[in-house]
Amino acid sequence: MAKPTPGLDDFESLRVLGKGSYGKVFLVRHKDSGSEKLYAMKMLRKEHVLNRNQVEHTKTERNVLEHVSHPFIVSLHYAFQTPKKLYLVLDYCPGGELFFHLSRAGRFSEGRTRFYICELLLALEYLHSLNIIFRDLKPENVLLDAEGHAKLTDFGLSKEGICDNFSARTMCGTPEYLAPELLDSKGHGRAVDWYSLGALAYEMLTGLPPYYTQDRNLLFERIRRAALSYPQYISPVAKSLLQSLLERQPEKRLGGGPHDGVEIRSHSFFSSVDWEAIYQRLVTPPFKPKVAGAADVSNFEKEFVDMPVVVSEAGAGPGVHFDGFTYQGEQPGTVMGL
Ligand code: ISQ
Repeated sequence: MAKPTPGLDDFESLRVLGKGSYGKVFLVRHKDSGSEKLYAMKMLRKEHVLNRNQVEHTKTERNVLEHVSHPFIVSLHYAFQTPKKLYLVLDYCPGGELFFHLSRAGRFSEGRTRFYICELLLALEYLHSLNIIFRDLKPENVLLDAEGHAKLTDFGLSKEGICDNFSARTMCGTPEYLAPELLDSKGHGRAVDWYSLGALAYEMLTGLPPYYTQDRNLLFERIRRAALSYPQYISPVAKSLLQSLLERQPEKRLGGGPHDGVEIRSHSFFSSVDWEAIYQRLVTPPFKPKVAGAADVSNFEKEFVDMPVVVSEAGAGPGVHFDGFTYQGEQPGTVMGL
């Protein structure tokens, strides 16, 4: 029996979770799933995608999302389009952005940092095993599910826009987490993700990303050349991990060898870790987000959740069709192989 094509009418939009020039993210309810399932629906403006010459890139990202299935990566459930918009219907992570919790807490303990880094390391290793380099790891791209486990999101469909060219002049967003070899548009490999993981770990432990300054040019200069300072409270083993992940030469970086993430897993910072238990989600998260009910949005920025919920087709738009974008994920009772 042919599956009906998913469409905007199948979803009731409840709240706004995020907004950028790309479009918006809504909390939605799937109308006729008996289970009242909630999802995050990402709406992308076709005009925005076309203006940035990101049509192929967007389709690739949508394909990546269709094929990945991992405990610490947000899953795609549906994708569809209207004349002016593209829609991706993803897992809803009611815990919000890790960034939201980090800014509240100031910094995280080494134990809490280790927990998130372990889950993200497994997610990145999995992507690398599929020949996918994530390239855009930053606290805004890490969400927490209801229990407090990490979920990676935004495969290039990020707030700052979609940027294939990471050179210093053309990149979008801030370069805090970008490996030095990306800044210089040299060839790069999967070790860029291990640098970003190190930058993220540094920010979790100290409250600020490495080399932090508001001056963009100075930041570039520091990422390329400056000595990095480590606060006194960082333990020697954590400092050793950060230093080896933030190594400038990708071939010398921890994880930069042929065994990828396996090399990182054997660092003594992780000596107490049962990696199989992490993968199976058997390790209790160190922090459980406060989630009052299924549709609670209190872990998202007030500036977004207070916005009126309008899913509009108004305004200028190209009205072109993106071939191959529509997707309906696994249905109950359907067995799907890779
Ligand atoms: C899932 N849950 C909450 C917010 C989100 C934002 C972007 C992508 C997925 C999301």
